[in-house]
Formats: sequence, C-alpha cells, structure tokens
Amino acid sequence: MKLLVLNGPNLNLLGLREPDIYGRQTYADLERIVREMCEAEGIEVELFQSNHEGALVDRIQSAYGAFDGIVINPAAYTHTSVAILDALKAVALPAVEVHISDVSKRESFRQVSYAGMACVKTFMGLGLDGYRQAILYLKRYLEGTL
Ligand code: CA2
Repeated sequence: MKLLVLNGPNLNLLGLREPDIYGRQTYADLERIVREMCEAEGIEVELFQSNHEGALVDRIQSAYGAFDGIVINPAAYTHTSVAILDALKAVALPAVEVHISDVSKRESFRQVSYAGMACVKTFMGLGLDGYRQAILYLKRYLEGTL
C-alpha cells in the first residue's frame, strides 16, 4: 500500500508561530511521525508540502496510478480551491482530509471545505495525531476492514 501525504501553504512554518492554534511541533516532527507510523504499519509513504496551489494540483494528478490513497491538509486552500477539489475528483483516489485545528470552531470563512467534498473522511482538531488517525483510517478503508 502506497500513500501520499500532502500539506498546503504555511504548514512548513508549524511550531514557529501561533503555537496556541497549531501546537509547538514542527513540520519536521510531522514528517517523522508520519514516516515512523507508516513504517510500523507496513505502508509506503511520500510526503509533499507546497505553498503553491498549482504544485499541489500537479502532485495530486501525478498520484494517479502511482498511489493507493491520499491524506491531504490543503491548509488555506481548503476554503478556496476548486482546482484542488477538481484534481482530487479527477484522480478518484480515496482521500482523507486533515486539519490540525478544529476549523468548525473558527472563523466563518473556514467553515467551507472544497477539498473535503472529495474526501471519504475528515479529521480535525486533533493536532498532529490527526495525520496518524487519517492514515490508519485510509489503510482500513483500502483494505475494506472499516
Ligand atoms: O488546522 C489546519 O490544519 C488548517 O488547515 C491550517 C491552515 C488554515 O488556513 C486552515 O484553515 C486550517 C493554516 C496553516 C498555517 O500554518 C501555520 C503554521 C505556523 C504559523 C502560522 C501558520
């Protein structure tokens, strides 16, 4: 099983600002947590972070035929990007959405998720543990053991 973990704009700054919202762990911590848990679960994983919408769309497109599923935190593009929604729909790979913070309790502009419309499940407000839960959920979804 091969999964792609995508992260959107500014998530490379994790731990450096707004620790009250996003915690103190860094993007390097996120990478390590994801790699360690995937290794333990026998999952091949690739991580990609970009501040650019088109780069995320390109990475989703190139996942077609190469990955079994996608875990995605599109960050601010969650709330704006029909292009990312369309790319997820186009490749039609099972995708799970993650948000570190609980977007349902934040500003009204964060209440819509375009990417979420193409995802089988969303985890939010769990900090970096949301990535672990998303990967486990996607694994079970792909194995048909949910
Ligand atoms: O809670 C999440 O994971 C978000 O996807 C994070 C995005 C935000 O726009 C979404 O509404 C919810 C923002 C990521 C920015 O990350 C930062 C990290 C450190 C300092 C400042 C921002």
